[in-house]
Amino acid sequence: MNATEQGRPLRVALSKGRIFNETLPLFEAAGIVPTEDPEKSRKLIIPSNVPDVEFLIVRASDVPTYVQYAGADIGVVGKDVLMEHGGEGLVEPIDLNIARCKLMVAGFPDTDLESRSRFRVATKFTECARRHFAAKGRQVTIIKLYGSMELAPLVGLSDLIVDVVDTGSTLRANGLVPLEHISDVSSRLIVNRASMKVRHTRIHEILNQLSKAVPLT
Ligand code: PRT
Ligand code: MG
Repeated sequence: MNATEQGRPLRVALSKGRIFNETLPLFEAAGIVPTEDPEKSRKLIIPSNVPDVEFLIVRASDVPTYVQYAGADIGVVGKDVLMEHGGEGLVEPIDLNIARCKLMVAGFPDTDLESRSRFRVATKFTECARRHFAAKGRQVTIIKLYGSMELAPLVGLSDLIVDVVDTGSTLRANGLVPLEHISDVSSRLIVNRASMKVRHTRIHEILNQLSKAVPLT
């Protein structure tokens, strides 16, 4: 580490749940292990076994914001969340190939996307949805939700949803089907653009080690 890189530990923003579980083995391969389990601890800053790295536990959708404004130097975030947030102030050096899923348009099986002039679409991915339907030349009204999008068509709140789909069992359990593919999704390592320069040596060391541990498809 050179003189400009000394000071506080590098901060890595992670969300609990599937991203945390799948990210742990990658950081472990880089020799970095959290000292507490965030599912059990109430701490939001969790030290690691090495003094120059610590973990911040944040909401999945807040990871890009923390990294953009340098609350964290590094983050791990789904491409879905990243596409919705935009990449300002960030670099995205590694596709970690974990927490894979697909961003899809879904609805009832009898939906005829060509037959109607306007659809109501419920989603938390309002920007992605707006771009997708604009590219298709379809008129839509976007209704912002924060979760359980699958419920919206069942109660007539919307005709369609835009959500991430993994196995498809949540759609099936609610009588819905995928209708259009928007994007393949996996988790990405993101780095604050300024940190990437100022803390270059240590960040590159971590990036190299993480890259070697990325699972093959
Ligand atoms: O908590 P917050 O609302 O901020 O975020 P979050 O709930 O999206 O976080 P989390 O931990 O659930 O997801 C983090 C990231 O994991 C997402 O941003 C995606 O990149 C990725 N990922 C991978 C998924 C899924 N697979 C997935 N299946 N995120 C969510 N799901 C949901 C899906 O929306 C569906 O409702 O899980 C449900 C079950 O999916 P099926 O198709 O397997 O039934
Ligand atoms: Mg959640």
